[in-house]
Amino acid sequence: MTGETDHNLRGDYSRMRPDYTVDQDWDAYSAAEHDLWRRLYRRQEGLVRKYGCDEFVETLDTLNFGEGIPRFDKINAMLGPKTNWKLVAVPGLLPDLTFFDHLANRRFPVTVWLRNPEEFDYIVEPDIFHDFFGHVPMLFNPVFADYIQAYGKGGIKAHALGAIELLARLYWYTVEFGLIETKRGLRTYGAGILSSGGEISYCLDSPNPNRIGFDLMRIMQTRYKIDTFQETYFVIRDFRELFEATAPDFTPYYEQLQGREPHSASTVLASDRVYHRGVAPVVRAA
Ligand code: HBI
Ligand code: FE
Repeated sequence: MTGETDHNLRGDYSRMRPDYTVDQDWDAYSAAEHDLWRRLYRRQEGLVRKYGCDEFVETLDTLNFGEGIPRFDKINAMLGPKTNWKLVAVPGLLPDLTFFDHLANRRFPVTVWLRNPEEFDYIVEPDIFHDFFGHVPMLFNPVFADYIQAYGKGGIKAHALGAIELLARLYWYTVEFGLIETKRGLRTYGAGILSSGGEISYCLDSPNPNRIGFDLMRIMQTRYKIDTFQETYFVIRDFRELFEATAPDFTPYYEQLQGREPHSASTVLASDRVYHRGVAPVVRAA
């Protein structure tokens, strides 16, 4: 929630613990909510098979949580042994530092509430479908799981250095909207895409947006839009590339970037490794 206030956040923040966690209270979900989950899942399941990276799809099949809103404790029993991560239930968006602290300790905050039926196609704030469907399968991948923890640790540092805006772009263009090269062509590993009914085909099939090779400094210098499909997607070659590029201390990077004018979300630079130059990178609202 960089640069925003807590005022209009959805979710019940009245019963949380000091670290913003709550009980999931699974029994409180209604039959209608479980049904909405099933419909969201069914639509998305077919799409991720076509557009999602193998790591995501394989885990999705193993976890098999399409029949209703999943219980976090059941998933935790599988996730812990695999990558030593744990899901924690939260009311919704968290203050940056609280969010980073959870990640740095291998706890992934998952929002407890589900969107309304009218929001089937699009929702601005992350709900349980985005947080769970989009993010949780990737936490089963050991390299990606380590990357998210490193991001959390980096976030705590960035907070102290006043550089969260720069670091948040990295999260956005990788964890949320990242593409990856595979033997079968470009696929996505980004949770914002994997949980979206429209952007998932758009990001890979549409001629409109740019698709550009991952470059850490370039990304941290690039603005993003939160209320439209992305104008540019960044492509990693593999998860190791992502982990290694982000392993060093970012302090000198921030020094270099502070005070520089960021690129717009649609800019293509001469130095970019271009997979595809978008023909109309400014597009309709998601
Ligand atoms: N809180 N629950 C939750 N989920 C997020 O993805 C999230 C957050 N708080 C802050 C945040 N993301 C971002 O602003 C940081 O990555 C910078
Ligand atoms: Fe997310």
